[in-house]
Amino acid sequence: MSVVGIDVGFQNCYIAVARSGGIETIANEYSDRCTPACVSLAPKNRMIGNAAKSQVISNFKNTVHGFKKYHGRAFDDPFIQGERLKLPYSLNKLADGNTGVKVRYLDEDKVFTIEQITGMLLTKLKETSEHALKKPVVDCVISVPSYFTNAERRSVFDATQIAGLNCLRLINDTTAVALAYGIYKQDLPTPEEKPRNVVFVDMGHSSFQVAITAFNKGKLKVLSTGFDPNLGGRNFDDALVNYFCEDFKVKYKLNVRDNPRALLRLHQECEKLKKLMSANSSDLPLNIECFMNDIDVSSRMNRGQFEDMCAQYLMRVEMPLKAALEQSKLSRDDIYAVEIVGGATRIPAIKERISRFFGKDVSTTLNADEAVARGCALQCAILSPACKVREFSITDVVPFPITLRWKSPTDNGVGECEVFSKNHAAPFSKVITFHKKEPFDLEAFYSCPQELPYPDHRIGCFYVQNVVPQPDGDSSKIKVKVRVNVHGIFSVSSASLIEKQKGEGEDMQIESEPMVQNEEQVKLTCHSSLKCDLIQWLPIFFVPCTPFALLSNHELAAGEKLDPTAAGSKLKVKVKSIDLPIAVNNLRQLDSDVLANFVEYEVGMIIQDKLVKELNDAKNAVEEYVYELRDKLCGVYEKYITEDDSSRLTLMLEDTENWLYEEGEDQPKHVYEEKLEALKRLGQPIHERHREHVDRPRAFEELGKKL
Ligand code: ATP
Ligand code: K
Ligand code: MG
Repeated sequence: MSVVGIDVGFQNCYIAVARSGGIETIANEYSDRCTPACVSLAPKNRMIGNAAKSQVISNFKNTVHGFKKYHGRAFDDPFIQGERLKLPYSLNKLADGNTGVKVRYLDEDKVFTIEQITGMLLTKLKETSEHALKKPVVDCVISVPSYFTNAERRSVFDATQIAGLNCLRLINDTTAVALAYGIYKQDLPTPEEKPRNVVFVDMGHSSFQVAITAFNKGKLKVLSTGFDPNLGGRNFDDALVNYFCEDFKVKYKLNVRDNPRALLRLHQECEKLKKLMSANSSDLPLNIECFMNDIDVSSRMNRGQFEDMCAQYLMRVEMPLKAALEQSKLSRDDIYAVEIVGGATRIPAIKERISRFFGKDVSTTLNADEAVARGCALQCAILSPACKVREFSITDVVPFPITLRWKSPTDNGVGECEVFSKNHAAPFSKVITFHKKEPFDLEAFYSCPQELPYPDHRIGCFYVQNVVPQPDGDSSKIKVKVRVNVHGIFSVSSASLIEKQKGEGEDMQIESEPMVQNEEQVKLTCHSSLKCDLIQWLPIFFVPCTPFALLSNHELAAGEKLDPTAAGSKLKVKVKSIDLPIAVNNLRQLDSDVLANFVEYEVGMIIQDKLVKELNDAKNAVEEYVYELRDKLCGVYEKYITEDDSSRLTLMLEDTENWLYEEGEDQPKHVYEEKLEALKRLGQPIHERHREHVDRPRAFEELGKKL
């Protein structure tokens, strides 16, 4: 079993793994611990990560980056339409209305879904982990922004499956950071003491997230979250790009926006300049040679100017902090520390604003780039039976309240109930009881569309099937389980029909007793706005103080009977429950056959990439041998070959080199292998003669020593 945590960032991805020494972040084949979230498609293969990033300018139409927020979004989504205007590559509307990415791949026009693109990135990250761990990697934990809605989470989850990963949990970025902070702390208050409240702030390339978390020994509880999903490092890059576009228009009469390559280059240079300004408050130069129309451009900027220019973004830092603090019901004095992570928190003005808001210095005890990945790996270690770690429980929150709606024969025809309030503990399950005579629909949606960073508040429709009246014509009692699972995904997970038994009477009430020892009982009262045939709330079991591995065991499987005797009750009640099928609609999750196709297609692309790599390796081997042999012929081999033979061989090597650039440019692998063999047949004997000569005196020396 693998223990791997992956931070899939908008710009940068990091991988942490558990090895015997503990959790460590690992480097890719470029010795880089950061893998760019970038995928480049080409006529013969695809490049992912660092190799793709180097194609951003040269192959801009087919190099996809900044795609994390396409997940779960329709092409017509205003956010997508806004992004589209700025992209060097094309987006397409898919048949189902979702966002697709249009590229040239294998010399064909091809549209990939966002799940496929993220799937490609995850394939690369999986391979990097496998290389580091020297074993197959399947189990992992992956981070998502805390404000991701159901549709976005489902879409990311589908992507993990395309890459052949078994994602044990989609964990919120800031929750992962909280875990990375808390699990090693030896001095946390005991469960009886007042918790230690820590604020975690993460500003990455695309978004700003805050979480206020309460720690006690062995556990963390997220109290509240806050976010600005569209405030991140890239806004600051954009501000610089805008400024220099104007500047160059005036100074050099250049229309940078008309030239995608120049614009991309300017972006890269502005990002570098932005980072320099974090460390340096003096005037800094921006020089780009041969920028456009053979013109070299140059300009200057300093931190003060930059901050003025970005005032509109800096202003937005406070809001999410304030929202999180208010919801946590804590005062500033209750805050023990403010820990910041994410690349963009290195901007001094951002740090200042955060510090000013909380009235204390910010702490940077965590690695700003790697904390999310490390938290993911720690969560994976906790979930994995292969790994022994300190017990640590995590209680997260439901970021947006969720309501269920159904048709009701009474109450104006609709019944409605908020099943999860804002900041409700998650993961969490609840059972709702309905009295019904026929199948019914449950429509789930986010209760407050105005606070949702997503244009559609519908979550999906769940159709509870096979509902029949009781033999006496009465309504049947239908128990429906709703939950927000470990991934933060809401669903109506199961339904069952409870058959009346003789002498049962009101005994179903027994289920309002705690059902599993050691679990928090949650009393649910009917909401005043609650209309209709929702007769009875049942408490549900949740294990706030044990790791999730336990939680999943304790959660009742669909259709499993609730046995009151297990709760220590004296009452024996005969209950017969019949599982009911649930049909789902509009969940915005890939259909299983579509997903299966994507999995297969990804495997095909992996094989294709491998073939191309082997082919390139075979070709490179010929080229390398040519250079090596030629060097040695006029060097160490000189004495072991006649002049005639040497010049004949040199000529042959020259021919081979020319061939590699001409008809040998594009040959099947075996042709290169045969070429290499042929050359080696000539080179090997010289090599042998040379080695013998070198070895012989050495052998004598050895012999001499022995004698
Ligand atoms: P997200 O969390 O939004 O998905 P991400 O995780 O990919 O994005 P990070 O890697 O945390 O983002 O941060 C990248 C951002 O941080 C970029 O905008 C980058 O320019 C910025 N950044 C990195 N170092 C510095 C620095 N020294 N000064 C200013 N900005 C920096
Ligand atoms: K990151
Ligand atoms: Mg991030």
